[in-house]
Amino acid sequence: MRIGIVCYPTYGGSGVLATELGKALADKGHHVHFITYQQPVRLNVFNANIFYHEVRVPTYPLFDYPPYELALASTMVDVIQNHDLDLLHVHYAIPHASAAYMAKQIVLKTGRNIPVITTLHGTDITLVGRDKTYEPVVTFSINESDAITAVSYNLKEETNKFFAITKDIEVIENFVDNSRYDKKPIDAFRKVIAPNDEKILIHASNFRKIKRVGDVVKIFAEVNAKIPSKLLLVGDGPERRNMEDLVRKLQVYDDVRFLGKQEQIEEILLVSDLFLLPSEYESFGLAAMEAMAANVPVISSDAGGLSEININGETGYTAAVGDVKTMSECAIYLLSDNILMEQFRRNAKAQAMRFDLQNIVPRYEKLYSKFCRMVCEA
Ligand code: GMT
Repeated sequence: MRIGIVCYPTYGGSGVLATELGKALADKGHHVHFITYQQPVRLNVFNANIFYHEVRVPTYPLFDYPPYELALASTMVDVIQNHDLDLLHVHYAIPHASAAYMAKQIVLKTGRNIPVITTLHGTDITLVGRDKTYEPVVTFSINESDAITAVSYNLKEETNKFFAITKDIEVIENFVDNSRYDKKPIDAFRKVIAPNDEKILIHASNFRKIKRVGDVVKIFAEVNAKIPSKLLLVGDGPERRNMEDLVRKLQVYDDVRFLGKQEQIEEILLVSDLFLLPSEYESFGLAAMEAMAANVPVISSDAGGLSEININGETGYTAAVGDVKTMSECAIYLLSDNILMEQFRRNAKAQAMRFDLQNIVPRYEKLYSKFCRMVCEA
C-alpha cells in the first residue's frame, strides 16, 4: 500500500510511535510517505520505501500566526495526488485530523475518496483537545475520520467521556521494537555512570508539568539516602531549570545527571536498573514500555493507561499520583532484593514482548485494508 503518515517530528511519544510504525511498514514493503514540518527524529535510517515531504509554511508580514494547518492540508493533497496514496494515517488529532479532513474534501472534488485514519495519543484529548478553544473542531474532525484508534483503553474511555464521538474507537496499543534492545549493555558505559556499582535509576520525558519530574527527584532522594545510586534524567523541557534547583535543594546534585535529549536511548536504558514515571497522566507511557524492552522494571503512578502496561507487583509497582512515599518504598524494596529484581526484569521484558511491533503492526495493516476496501467500494 501507499500510506501517508502525518505526525509531530519531535521527541514526543506520538511522533516516535508514528515514525516507528512507518519504518516497520516500509520494512514490510509498503511505501510510506511522511508528511511533517521537519525530519522526524527517529527517521534515522535509509529505506527505499520511505519518502519524506516537508511542510513549508511561507511567512507574510500580515500573518502573526502563519497558517500551518492550511500548508499541511495542501501538502497532503499534493502527496495524495502525486504519489497516488491509498490512505492517510494521522497521529495526534490537533491539527492533523482537521487538516486531513480538509485534504480529503479537496481530493473528493476530483473523484478520489481517500480514507483517513486518526490515532489519538493522549494530550490531544485529555489536555489540549478538551479546551473550548479547540473542542468543536476536534470533535468534528475525529468524527469525520474514516477510522479512529486510541493507544489504550483508558484513552478510548476518556475520549468518549469528553467528546461526542459517533464512531467506534478501536484500541491499538503502542508498540516497541524489541529487536533494538537485543544487544549487550555496554559495561564501560555503566562504569562511567556508576563507578562503584551504584544502582541506576532513570527517567525520560519532555519535562512538562504533567510528568511530575519533581516526584522523580524526590523519589530518588529517598532511594539515594538508603541505597548508593545514580539518577539519569533524559530529555528536556520547561521544568528542567526547576529540577536543577530541586536536586541542589535535596542535596543529590552529585548523583544526578541531566543527559538532555537522546536519540540512542536504548544504550542508556540497557545499563539502567529502574525506570521512574510518576506522571499526572499518561494515555499509555511509551517511555516506560521502551524501558521494559530493555529489561528495566518501572515504578509509576497508576494514572491513565499506565496500569494497563505496568502491572503492579509484576513488571514494577504503581501508586496513586503524588504518592512519593509509596513509590520510594517500592523502589527501595525492589532494588534491595536481587532475586526479586531478576524476576521483575524478566516480567518487564515479557510485557514488552506482548507489545512487540510484530504483534501490533499487523493490526494497523488489517485496519488499513478494511477501510481502503470500505471507502473505495462506497
Ligand atoms: O507525553 C507527552 O507529553 C507527549 C505525548 C505525545 O503526544 O507525543 O505523549 C502521548 O502519546 C504517547 C504515544 O502514544 C503516549 O505514550 C503518552 O502516554 C502520551 N502522553 C500523555 O498522555 C501525557
